[in-house]
Amino acid sequence: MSSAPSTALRICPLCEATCGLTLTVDGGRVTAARGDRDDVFSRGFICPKGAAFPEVDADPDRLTSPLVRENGVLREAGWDEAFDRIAARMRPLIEEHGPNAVGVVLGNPNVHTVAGALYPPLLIGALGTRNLFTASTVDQMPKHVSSGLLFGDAFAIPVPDLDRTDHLLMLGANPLDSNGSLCTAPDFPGRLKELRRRGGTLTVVDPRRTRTARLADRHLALRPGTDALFLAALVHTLFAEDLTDLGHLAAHVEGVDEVRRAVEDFSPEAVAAPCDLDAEAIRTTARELAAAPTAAVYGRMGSSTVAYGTLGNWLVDVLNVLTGNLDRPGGALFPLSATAPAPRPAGPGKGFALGRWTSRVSGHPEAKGELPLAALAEEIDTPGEGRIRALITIAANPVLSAPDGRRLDAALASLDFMVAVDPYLGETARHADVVLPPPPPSQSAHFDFAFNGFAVRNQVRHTPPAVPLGDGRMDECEIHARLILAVSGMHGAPPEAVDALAVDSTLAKAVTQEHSPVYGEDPRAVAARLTGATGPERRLDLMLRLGPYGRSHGLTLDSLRAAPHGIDLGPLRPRLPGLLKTRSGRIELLPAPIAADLPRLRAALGSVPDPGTLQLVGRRHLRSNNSWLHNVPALTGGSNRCTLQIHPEDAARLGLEAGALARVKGEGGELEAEVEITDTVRPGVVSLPHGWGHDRPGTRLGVASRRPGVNVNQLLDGSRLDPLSGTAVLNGFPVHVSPLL
Ligand SMILES: Nc1nc2c(c(=O)[nH]1)N[C@H]1C(S)=C(S)[C@@H](COP(=O)(O)OP(=O)(O)OC[C@H]3O[C@@H](n4cnc5c(=O)[nH]c(N)nc54)[C@H](O)[C@@H]3O)O[C@H]1N2
Ligand SMILES: Nc1nc2c(c(=O)[nH]1)N[C@H]1C(S)=C(S)[C@@H](COP(=O)(O)OP(=O)(O)OC[C@H]3O[C@@H](n4cnc5c(=O)[nH]c(N)nc54)[C@H](O)[C@@H]3O)O[C@H]1N2
Ligand code: SF4
Ligand SMILES: [Mo]
Repeated sequence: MSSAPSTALRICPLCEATCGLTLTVDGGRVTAARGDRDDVFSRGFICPKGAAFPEVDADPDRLTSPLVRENGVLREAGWDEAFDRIAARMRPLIEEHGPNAVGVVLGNPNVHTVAGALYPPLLIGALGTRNLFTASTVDQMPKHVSSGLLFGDAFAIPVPDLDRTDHLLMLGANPLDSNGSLCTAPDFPGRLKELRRRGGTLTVVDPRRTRTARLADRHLALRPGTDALFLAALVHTLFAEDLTDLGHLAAHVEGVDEVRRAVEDFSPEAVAAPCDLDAEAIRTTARELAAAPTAAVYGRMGSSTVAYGTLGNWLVDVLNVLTGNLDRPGGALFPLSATAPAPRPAGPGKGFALGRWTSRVSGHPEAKGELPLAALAEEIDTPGEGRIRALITIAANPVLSAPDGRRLDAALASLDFMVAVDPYLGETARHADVVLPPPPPSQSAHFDFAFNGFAVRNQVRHTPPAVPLGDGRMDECEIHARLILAVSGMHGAPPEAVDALAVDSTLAKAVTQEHSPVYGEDPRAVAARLTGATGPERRLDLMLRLGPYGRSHGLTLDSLRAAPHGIDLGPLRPRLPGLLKTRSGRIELLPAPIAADLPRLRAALGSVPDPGTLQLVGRRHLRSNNSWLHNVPALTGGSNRCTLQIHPEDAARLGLEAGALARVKGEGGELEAEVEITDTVRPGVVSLPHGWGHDRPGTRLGVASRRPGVNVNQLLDGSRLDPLSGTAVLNGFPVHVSPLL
């Protein structure tokens, strides 16, 4: 007997835009996906990845049960056996070698799952390890560090007020292909077009003429890696031409004169040669920014994963401050997510500390409790006291996403024990002794703990599982909870115990805080009010009740569920000074670590790249997502995407022909890639996408391994980092390119 098809709502987990999908469910399977027109935020928008949700969900290569290694070979196992194995191996290892012997790697999809938001902090706490590595240090860590120093809170990240701004200066971002990042905006392309339609101005700074750049009023194709110089020259010009106007911010900012002095050397003429931009174009950009009624400066990947990443990210917000655009409508505002702690009264905070400990081998300072992902391999393969002997990877594929995958590959193979929480047996998970596969996304509830905090509109949505958990499946929240119990000596305790502990510790603190909605209450009485059938649901309910809309909107899990298409919480609103947690209680415009890094930028004024090299930059494709969507035929058809793009002049000079193979040599290795000649990359620059290189043995990626592509990160040896944030330089590094004879 078969039932009629039904529909279910599911927030898309495939990029940061968080679109609401309407899924068609037939016979327990998702058969179609379209945009949910009633979604309060995405209003029906969908992209080709969202439309391929059914194929992503039903990929036959997804693992259906845990895998356990026996005599060197992975075989299917039951959940109890898998967790027994973890407890049996991890506990003695920690007892003998201490907590730092276990490393943890958290990858990108953790920001797209409920489990990834709620459990990793508890896992790190339970292990007590300092060896934490995440995708942030191949991505946005410079922004966290800059925000930590400026505002005292690494998560206080202003987002451009896309729907109201008059002027957007965007650096190193290509939302027409990426759908946006640290700026959650379903239909980002439509919002940019709307900005132009209402008479606003869009300037795009990118060494490639991207689809986004083609939409802009002005495209500045600067030399890769020089954004910080360009931005410093904008700040210089604002001061030189008396164009600064802090407006409402004046009372909340210190260090303005110090910044003026710090950028004295960075005149447009001084940066013109290294940036390869016209000094007058730089001046015009500064003047237009200052003259716009409202404006926002926004920088992402291409200005983050570069040698001066933290300085560049700092300068982005220095510009937002000096033009009075920070924290005002139409400028760059701080979202207020429904699960953020309730705002506290203004006043001095604890500030942001960097480098509280350092990595064992190279002495890299920690940032936000993390060490550079680029240093993971050396922390495993360098002998000595404190070496990482066991590793837990959750939703991470650093063999492809981090520098020097070959070295990391060998390092992972040498571990005493490894656990991977991953739905695929991919390039990284194939090294694990135990693989714990989460169910496909249709079987999981969804809530955007991370992205609501970076969204261009305050709103909140929750979608329950579209399809019941399959036979033999375990919800990813339960996988994480059992993993925590297994490594912390509580193996066998019920997984709800982990959530109950989290609720208790949150409440114990909340009832003592005067600004909390539960101040002075009995924690047990509050806990008894929580609804939700599972531990993670009760934790979400608690966060909503304690959050900024708990009291004002009566927001709870039940009230949220009563609004299946979400609840709109209005446009972004000013949040200063309450948001500031610096020691001064003000915006500290020239923090000491930044000042100490500026001489490095000053030294770059005199340098241009060696003419014998080309600078490599990355790119993203709308139908891809980092390293893990290449196994879905619906998203991988068509021509080869893993091509080396090169400008016609460079191709002619080097004797490269379209469609032929080129040899690309970097500091960490070499590879061969198909040549694509295009003037969308500027001269002196080549572009190769990341996330490819699916030709390693021992994976179970039938489709991806037939068209493997090459791993661009093999060109890096892991030594190029932004020193303040430990972020790898993935854009703007030197390579030698030659024809493959
Ligand atoms: N050269 C270069 N390198 C880059 C970049 C670049 O632009 N250029 N970009 C960098 C950036 S921004 C990032 S974020 C990183 C990303 O790099 P990673 O953090 O390593 O993330 P992915 O490559 O997306 O791999 C994600 C893994 O999670 C698994 N997965 C998918 N869904 C789930 C799920 O629901 N639960 C669990 N537990 N696992 C899941 C996938 O199978 C895959 O193994 O790459 C970085 N590397
Ligand atoms: N389709 C798709 N969408 C994705 C992803 C994906 O892999 N595929 N990944 C997701 C993730 S994890 C992230 S973090 C976001 C990233 O999303 P975005 O931040 O938009 O990043 P990219 O799309 O990599 O675009 C970066 C741009 O920077 C340019 N660039 C390179 N070097 C420089 C430089 O030195 N200066 C300047 N100004 N520009 C430079 C590149 O040419 C490129 O166009 O995308 C997310 N969305
Ligand atoms: S834009 Fe992002 S969130 Fe929206 S449908 Fe596409 S992949 Fe999903
Ligand atoms: Mo990312």
